[in-house]
Amino acid sequence: MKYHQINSALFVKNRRKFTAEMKPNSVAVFNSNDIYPVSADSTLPFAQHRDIFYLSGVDQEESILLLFPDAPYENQKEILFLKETNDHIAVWEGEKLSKERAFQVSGIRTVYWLQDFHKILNEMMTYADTMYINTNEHYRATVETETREARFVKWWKERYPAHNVSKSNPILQRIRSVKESEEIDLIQQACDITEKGFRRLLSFVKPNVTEYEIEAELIHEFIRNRSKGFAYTPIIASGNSANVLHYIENNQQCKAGDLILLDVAAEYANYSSDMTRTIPVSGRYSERQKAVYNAVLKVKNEATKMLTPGTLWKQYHIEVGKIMTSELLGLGLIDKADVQNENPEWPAYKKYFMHGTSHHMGLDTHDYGLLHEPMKANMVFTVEPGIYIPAEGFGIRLEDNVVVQEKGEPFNLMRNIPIEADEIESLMNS
Ligand SMILES: [Mn+2]
Repeated sequence: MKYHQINSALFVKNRRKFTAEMKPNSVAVFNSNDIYPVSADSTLPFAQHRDIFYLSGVDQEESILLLFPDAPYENQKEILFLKETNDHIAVWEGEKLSKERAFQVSGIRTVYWLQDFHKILNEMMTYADTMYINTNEHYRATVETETREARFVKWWKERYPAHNVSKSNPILQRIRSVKESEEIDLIQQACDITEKGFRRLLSFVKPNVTEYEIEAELIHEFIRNRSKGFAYTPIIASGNSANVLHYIENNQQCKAGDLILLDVAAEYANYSSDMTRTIPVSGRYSERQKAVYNAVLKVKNEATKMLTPGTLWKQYHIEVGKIMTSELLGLGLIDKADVQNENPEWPAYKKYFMHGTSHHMGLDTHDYGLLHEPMKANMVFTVEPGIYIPAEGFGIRLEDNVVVQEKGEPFNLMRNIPIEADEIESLMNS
């Protein structure tokens, strides 16, 4: 791992929050992700399942966490199962967690090697009445492969058909959406690394630079600051490519006079940041580009103020739509008749702003959070309005990450990343 070790107190707290929601006499199990094959013997880089990471800090393949708060013996209440390591294995496969290291990372004292899992699970199942299975119910998830977790759940239910089944996912969605201060610090670190990458770009971008050269500058800055890399596939979209919302080719040359939409951010310790900035290739926005830019910035700032405890995500989006509508009227992109005749299911503003304004952020870039429940303090959201105008050859999106506060306006984790058009121009020309 490139990141500094996280204090195990965070994972102790996270487990306590999870087990507090479990029914009496129940067992929950969480699995690592698989290492995914490419072909022959090559593999994708390992990416840990965020749930087992959240509950244990274990960032290693072939790991299992078992939680059984009502277990008859103290040393059975939380158990880690890890891939066996010893000095010989370390020579061949590199260092894996020893039992002692696993305790330091997770705060869990009972650690077994993976080969003991079935035997010990069987013992726990004879004591338990309910099994908590971990399914993926994220509102944006589409999963075509069978994850290690899903494979285990299938086996587990079949092997123990007499047990009650409960879902871990709603508990995780709820507790993961409200961040501990240690987590906010980690997201802040991810944002700070993103800031370094962005500032590096401001002096690098000029006419005829390519989108992939910009990508290379960013990854360089991210990795040298202990990030594993991009938190999500970067979007570096110059000119009209900005109007393709999920443009990830990043293979064009940036032309003088065009804008570049950069939806690029670093991860740190598996925590995401999620930033979008839109900068002028030539270092100056045209008058029209600046007018649209300032409209997007205004919507972002107004929307941010609405992220307060009690706000409902759906209602929030309706209110943002009203602000966007008034900005689009001001820019002459829509007129009063468009608004009067609009379809309430697809209001007029959607022609230029067709995606959501905010999503939860954390261990996943589109993080857990039950969207039908009111917002709470210490939830972390993106705020990312945009205006996309293919007819004028540019699209603008601006995105910051903010923490909902008990009182007052949200705290902006990207407060130090330049966003005012004037500041960006002066940094690009200094
Ligand atoms: Mn986003």
